[in-house]
Amino acid sequence: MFLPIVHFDLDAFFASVEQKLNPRLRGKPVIVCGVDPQGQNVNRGVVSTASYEARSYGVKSGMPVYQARILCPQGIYVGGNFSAYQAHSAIVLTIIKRFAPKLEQTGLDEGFLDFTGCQELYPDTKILCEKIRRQVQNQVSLPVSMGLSISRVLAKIACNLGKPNGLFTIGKEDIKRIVHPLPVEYLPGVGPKTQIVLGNNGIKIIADLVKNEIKLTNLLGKFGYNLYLAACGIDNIWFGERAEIKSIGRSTTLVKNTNNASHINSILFQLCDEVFYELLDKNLTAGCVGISLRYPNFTDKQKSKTISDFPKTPSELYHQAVELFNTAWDKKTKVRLLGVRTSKLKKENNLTPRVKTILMLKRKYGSDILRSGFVLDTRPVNLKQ
Ligand code: TTP
Ligand code: MG
Repeated sequence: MFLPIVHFDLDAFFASVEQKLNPRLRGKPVIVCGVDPQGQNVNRGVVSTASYEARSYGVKSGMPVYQARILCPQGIYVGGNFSAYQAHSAIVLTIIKRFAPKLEQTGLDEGFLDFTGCQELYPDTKILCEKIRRQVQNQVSLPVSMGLSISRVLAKIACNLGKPNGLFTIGKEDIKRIVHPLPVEYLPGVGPKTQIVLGNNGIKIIADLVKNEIKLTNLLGKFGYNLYLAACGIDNIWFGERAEIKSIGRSTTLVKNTNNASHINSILFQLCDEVFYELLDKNLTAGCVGISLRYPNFTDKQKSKTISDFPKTPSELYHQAVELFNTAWDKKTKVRLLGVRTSKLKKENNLTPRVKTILMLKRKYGSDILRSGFVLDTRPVNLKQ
């Protein structure tokens, strides 16, 4: 069967990596708390993801940890290890890239493959995807689900229908039978609020969306029209090629609020180091640097400035960030959160050999493989909730 568009998405990604790294966690309800998909710290109480064993108790991403503990008291609660997730993501992507002429990564653990025009080479994309899934399983020991179809929106729905650890196809002839009877929340873009609005207007399943183009547009404007397109299996604005990245940043909620300047500086350095190498990884430099801080009473301060020459090293970026930070911070109140952000991004190809080597090592072994001696071990990578 040749279906040109594939969506892949690793199952319970953070939890699967934890189970892979620690055999004692396999087959158990594992709940990862601590980091989000950008590596930012969410250590104050939210579930990042839950293994499928934990999901059977009703535990979900985004749920407060205290609620998860009520639903699943026997669960194993672990802190996030973002650099391990990044390293596993990079290996999986390398495997998948070998097969696909066109790959668009849409998240740390997911993306689209486009085999349009490759029918001669791959007459059966279903067989090919089974092979890719086996390779990921054999080489990285992580379960990945895939969906195949004729558009991105349908491939994504197919992937979700195949989860966990499955492969699901939706051909043109299957749309009425498989897609139309699904509840509206199976459609990407329909969250709990939209679901209520639609439900109040008698729209419960995808077939209802297909029948109600005008009603949807009147009800929800452009958003409604895009839902209508998605329900028809047509890629709407959300499924176009990815918009260009506008900014790259990192922020972290501190383990403990602090007004210790050298501690703050060390964290700022670490954030700058991560931002610097992410920019390089994407072949970008920035024309603007900014910092943010949050006080314990949740007041936020932000400062940014335009720069003509982008720093050549993480420490140059750090000096810019510290200068901005010192104009924003009152120098006595404790700080709860720190962030560094770069924007006005531009393409850059002039890397020094030293930086290229560091970048290569970070890509291969994860971003924590090399750290400046200036960075204290400040981020709670192994938080026990
Ligand atoms: P998802 O692919 O949405 O979720 P998942 O891989 O855990 O589970 P599945 O795909 O099988 O449904 O997100 C990938 C990772 O991103 C996830 O493992 C943890 C992180 N994440 C969060 O930190 N917070 C969130 O709210 C979500 C949805 C994901
Ligand atoms: Mg996933």
